[in-house]
Amino acid sequence: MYIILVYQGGENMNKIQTTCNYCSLACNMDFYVEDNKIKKVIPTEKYPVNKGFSCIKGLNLDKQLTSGDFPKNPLLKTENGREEISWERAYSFFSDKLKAIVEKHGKESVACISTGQLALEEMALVGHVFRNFVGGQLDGNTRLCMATSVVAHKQSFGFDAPPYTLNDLELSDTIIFTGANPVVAHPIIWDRVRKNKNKKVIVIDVRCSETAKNADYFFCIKPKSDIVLYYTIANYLIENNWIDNNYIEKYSENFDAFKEHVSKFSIDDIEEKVGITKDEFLTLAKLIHEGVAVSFWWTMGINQSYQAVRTAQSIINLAVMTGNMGRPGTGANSITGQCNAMGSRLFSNTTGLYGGGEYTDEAKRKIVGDALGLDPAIFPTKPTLPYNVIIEKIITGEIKALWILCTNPRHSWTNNTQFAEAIEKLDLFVVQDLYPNTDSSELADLFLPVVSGIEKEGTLINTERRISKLNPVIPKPEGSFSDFEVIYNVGKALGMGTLLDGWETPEAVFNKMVKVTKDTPCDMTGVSYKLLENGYGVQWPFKEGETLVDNERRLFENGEYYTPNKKVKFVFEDVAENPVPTNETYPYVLNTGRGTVGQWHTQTRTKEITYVNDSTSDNSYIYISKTLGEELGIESQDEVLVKSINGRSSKFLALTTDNLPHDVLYAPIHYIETNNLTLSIYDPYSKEPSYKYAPVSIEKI
Ligand SMILES: Nc1nc2c(c(=O)[nH]1)N[C@H]1C(S)=C(S)[C@@H](COP(=O)(O)OP(=O)(O)OC[C@H]3O[C@@H](n4cnc5c(=O)[nH]c(N)nc54)[C@H](O)[C@@H]3O)O[C@H]1N2
Ligand SMILES: Nc1nc2c(c(=O)[nH]1)N[C@H]1C(S)=C(S)[C@@H](COP(=O)(O)OP(=O)(O)OC[C@H]3O[C@@H](n4cnc5c(=O)[nH]c(N)nc54)[C@H](O)[C@@H]3O)O[C@H]1N2
Ligand code: SF4
Ligand SMILES: [Mo]
Repeated sequence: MYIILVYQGGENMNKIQTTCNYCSLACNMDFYVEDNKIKKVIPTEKYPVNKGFSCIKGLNLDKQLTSGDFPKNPLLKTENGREEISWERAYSFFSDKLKAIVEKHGKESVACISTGQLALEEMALVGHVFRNFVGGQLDGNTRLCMATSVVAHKQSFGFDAPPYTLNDLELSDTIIFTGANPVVAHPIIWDRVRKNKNKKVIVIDVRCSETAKNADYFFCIKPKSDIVLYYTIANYLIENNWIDNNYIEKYSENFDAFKEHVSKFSIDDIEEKVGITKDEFLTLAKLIHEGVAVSFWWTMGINQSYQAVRTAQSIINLAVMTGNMGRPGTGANSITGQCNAMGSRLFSNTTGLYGGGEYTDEAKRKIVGDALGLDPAIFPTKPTLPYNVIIEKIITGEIKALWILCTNPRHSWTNNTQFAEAIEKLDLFVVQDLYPNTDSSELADLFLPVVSGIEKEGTLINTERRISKLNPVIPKPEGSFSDFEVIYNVGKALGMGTLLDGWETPEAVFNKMVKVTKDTPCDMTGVSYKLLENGYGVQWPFKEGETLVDNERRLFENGEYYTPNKKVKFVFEDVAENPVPTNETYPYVLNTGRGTVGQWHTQTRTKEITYVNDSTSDNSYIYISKTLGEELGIESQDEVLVKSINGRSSKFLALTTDNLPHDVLYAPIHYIETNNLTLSIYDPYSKEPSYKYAPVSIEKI
């Protein structure tokens, strides 16, 4: 629900279209501005993503205009607390210290963690400064979020390519959400689902989420049993010949081995291993079989696990074997989280070359070098150390400096107290954020303040591969800087000299990045700032010389994938044993995720939205089933102590609910107490944390 106050503006009223930089929909919003003051905000009516609708966060982007309330200058930690210093001093402090550390301990002793919430140009530039020039480690918070899908896509499709267009939600007759709660996390996705009058919605989750409540079918499974469920469905469909043999034969490889693998998964085990009845299983299998256009959507319930990549691929395998790929309303569709996670995956220069190639591919190094006017020798020769290893190496003392941009790991990192312990060991910790008072900013030796998304320029790539433009709605205050400018100036202070030639503006960097995509799956050579301005956004691929006929495009329509033989690969593995299961002392599973539509991650920005702040709890809270509450004598609003198998404990207010199974607790991620309890367990391939499963106990205080 939202209310728009219609304001009759004066003659000087300007309409500026820009992109919401919260979630991965990247909705467009029209800002009406007069005398540099925002008068009203209306979701862009013609924009193909949100079509005139938005959530409360997009309508309140202007609430992050905090520049007036906080110091515009950097803050340096001194013996007497934090001191405001000039930008010149900040840049020389930062560069001197970083260079000294590199000199003494080597390039690999410095690290940077970026995000999926900066503009593509900013990510590319930080990659140029920190990976190409400094030679340090650089990972992103996308590791906490999309790394699983990236690896799954690469191994199965041959490239990190989410295949769908959002319109598929309106064209699908059978929409299956696994480990995704779009009613809360992607309200525009849910809006698109509601516009589809001809659909059945199926939710597979470990609790009755807001989306499950609104679905036609809900299957409540045991935590992390998705892979067993999907392998068993595959086997059942094969046994009944409810598969698309033609599609499998023409467009896929490795099916026979997959068939052999899943033959071990019997419907007789479904109740014990997955927690649904045989009847429920048969209903689900039949729905998949009978659907003409079945689409499979997943998010963090799948990506965050100790066996996440193979679970995501168990979904991909099912879509492929039933021929639900490349046609309208189908697909194995991973939903992205942050506004520019897709941009960070392709252009951050962290796990591969700009535009999605391998660092070891000599031909690709030359192409990227030529496009950027750089000697390829400057590019890293191997992917960065992943986030978890960066933290581990800080703890062991091997990494001495850390620069983080646009992320708040003291709160969001798994087993987050370990992050605080790691920071203690650093010689240099630099935080670049809107706010000096986030849980991470407060620990910084040097804090670099920047302006918010509506005061800067760049591009974002959303969940359906749509590139859109971020435009400054109002000018930034005198003496304040954007991320792009700060990163550029850090590069300059470090002595990059001519290596920064041609990297001066976001548009120049965008044009460079577009060039490196030539003839790749994500070819964007036909995209320019001019094309994006006041437009509809453009989905990649879009090549130079092409004319945009359809602005809703899906991949793999011709059955050709990006693997060397153009076939999609069935990838699978034995089901892994849970490395840290529940036991007698820690008998319950702590599940974590989004709380409400209005709350964004660590709440730094959404706390500023009055409606959100007034309607959500200041205290951390945890949901517990009514039956378990009765057993343990816990009632709603009781204070409880939750102890984790990781050795730490947090206090919460308990809220009892009918929406949880007896043994599962649910805590929103928006409170720092939650990640105090999560584990340092990761998927072996993607290194994404297993955030949604921690054995815990709970008691009334
Ligand atoms: N309001 C709001 N919106 C957001 C965000 C936000 O912070 N606030 N964050 C954005 C970001 S970055 C992301 S990544 C997305 C996340 O979007 P979602 O992934 O949809 O959100 P989550 O709440 O993390 O998790 C989704 C569901 O996974 C379920 N789940 C947990 N374990 C399992 C399991 O083993 N199997 C199955 N099948 N389900 C399981 C949880 O119960 C939960 O209902 O949201 C984006 N949108
Ligand atoms: N237990 C548990 N933990 C989780 C998850 C979970 O499901 N369960 N989900 C994980 C996922 S999917 C994600 S994506 C992460 C998110 O984790 P974070 O990225 O740490 O969360 P945010 O609150 O989005 O942090 C963004 C920071 O950037 C700042 N900021 C905003 N705009 C700008 C800008 O333009 N420039 C700069 N420099 N700073 C800016 C904000 O003030 C904020 O401090 O959390 C992860 N943590
Ligand atoms: S749905 Fe996502 S992109 Fe759209 S307005 Fe809300 S937060 Fe912004
Ligand atoms: Mo995310």
